Amino acid sequence: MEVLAKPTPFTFDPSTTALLVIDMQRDFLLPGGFGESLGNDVSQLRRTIAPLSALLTAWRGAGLPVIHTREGHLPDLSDCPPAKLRRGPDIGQQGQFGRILIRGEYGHDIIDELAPAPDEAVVDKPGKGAFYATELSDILDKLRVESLIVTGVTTEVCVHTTVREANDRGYECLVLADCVGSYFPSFHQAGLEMIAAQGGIFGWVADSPSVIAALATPGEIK
Ligand code: TIU
Repeated sequence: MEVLAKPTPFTFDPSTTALLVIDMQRDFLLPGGFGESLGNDVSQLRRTIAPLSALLTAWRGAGLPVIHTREGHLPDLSDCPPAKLRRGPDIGQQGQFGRILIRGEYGHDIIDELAPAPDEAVVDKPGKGAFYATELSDILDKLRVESLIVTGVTTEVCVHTTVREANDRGYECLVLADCVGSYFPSFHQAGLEMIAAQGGIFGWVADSPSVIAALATPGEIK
């Protein structure tokens, strides 16, 4: 299967490809939530919801695996490095949607529009990257995944860290520009350019309609 992408067309075998949906959590995306309370413009993230929802429908329709991630910590914060807490003192504090970035709280969970299906893995991660201190590598090994379609928030933080981790582990990553977002448009733009620069130093960049079109091409999925 081939998708028009930068810097070159991205080819992938659907039987060894997973869709990764990073940190589409209420704490980051809901108006009135943690992200907005830090002075951020959540609409920059919320524009990813509709394209991501359409992509999920097509991806699930093709019977392909979806893996969701959530950034957050245990209620006692024992998995939150003091250095992270020092620069993010709101973590664990009571917010409008429960304790901020704490597992089990309403705000920590994924937004209703993109709720995981019962058979889809949800990986809880204490850091920005989805591989650090998680079971993601094991899940991908069991599925025999070689390529990742990467979506979610934020482009230059958790998406970038995860793509860099995945790249170093040998995965081919396609990042979908309309399905990733940042509170800072200039960081989003630069983040995407960094991925595809230098011949695709960390991966490829495309748009979700190209992936949906490829999935809809008769005979492409065996
Ligand atoms: N998921 C993710 O990117 N976590 C962040 O903290 N991102 C920010 O941009 N702050």
